Amino acid sequence: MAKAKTKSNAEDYLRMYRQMVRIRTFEDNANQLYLSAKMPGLTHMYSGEEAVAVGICEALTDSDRITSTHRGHGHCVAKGAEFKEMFCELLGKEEGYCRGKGGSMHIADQSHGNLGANAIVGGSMGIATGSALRAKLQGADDVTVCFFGDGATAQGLMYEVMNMAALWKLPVIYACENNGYSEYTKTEEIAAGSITARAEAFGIEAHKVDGQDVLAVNELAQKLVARARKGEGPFFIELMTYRYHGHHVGDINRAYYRSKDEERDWKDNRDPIVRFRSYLVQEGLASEEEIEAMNAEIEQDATEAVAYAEAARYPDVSEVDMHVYAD
Ligand SMILES: Cc1ncc(C[n+]2csc(CCOP(=O)(O)OP(=O)(O)O)c2C)c(N)n1
Ligand SMILES: [Mg+2]
Repeated sequence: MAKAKTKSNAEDYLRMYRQMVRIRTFEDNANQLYLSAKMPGLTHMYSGEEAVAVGICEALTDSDRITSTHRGHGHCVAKGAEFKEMFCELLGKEEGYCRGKGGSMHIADQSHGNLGANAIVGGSMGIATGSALRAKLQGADDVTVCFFGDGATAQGLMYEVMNMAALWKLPVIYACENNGYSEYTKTEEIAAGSITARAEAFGIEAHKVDGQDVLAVNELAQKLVARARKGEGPFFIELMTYRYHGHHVGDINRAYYRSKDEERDWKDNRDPIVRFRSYLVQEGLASEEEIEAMNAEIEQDATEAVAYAEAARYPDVSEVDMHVYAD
């Protein structure tokens, strides 16, 4: 496990662990809501990729912004969102972050700088780059992180925005979550050459990092965020990771595109939470009992938030066109 040089106190580490467990717990409960037909539509699970969202978002402040993807719950939690409002959003309830209109795939949390998930693959790249352009024009010092998947590197928009961001030195970090798959196709079958070389072609400094190692991700993110704040951006990071579930919750039978052995190998040997937990215990930053207590508390929070969301009100029908058009 990489050692972070700039964030070395136990409190920060425990918060990172906690945030990763919160994401995993949120996802387990969301999956259960889908399986019991309580949640409308379907959803894409982030389990397995927690160290990416947490390692990066822990390097950001509330005034920094992110854009997210169709697999967006992890980014939302990592950027500071609460369980209650998130479950309400998934269930279409009035108290959801978008008053129930966004659902899983369009959840946004402006209060913590999450500009939103996006069902259009690569669709958030223009939004993130626009957000960074706004910061530069207004002389603000916030940084925008654009999360997207390896599959989104096939979108033409990525090359348009990287060109602009490089020319105008925008404070944006393109964070490519390479989980090895785009729906049911292996990345290596659809992406020629190197992913980081795509950014380097525009003169953008690019890094590749183990996305299962939260400290390695956080250490790199802290350095790049600080430099982007000083006007040294943009930057590009390719984070090597893996999704444990299918492409979406309904993708149960995956044998035709990936093996059970492969899934087991990632879960048994590279799980970001298990790895970080052992590190915390080994370094004497937390005991097994403290970690178990934290896990139980998070589980309890999630159970209560789900019950709250199930009992919460739907928005009134008169709200149907509210927030659709700007005033
Ligand atoms: C513009 C567009 N094309 C196709 C789709 C269908 N689609 C949804 S998710 C997805 C795969 C995205 O893969 P990746 O970017 O690697 O993200 P991951 O699902 O692996 O997190 C595709 C092709 C879409 N939503 N939008
Ligand atoms: Mg992918």
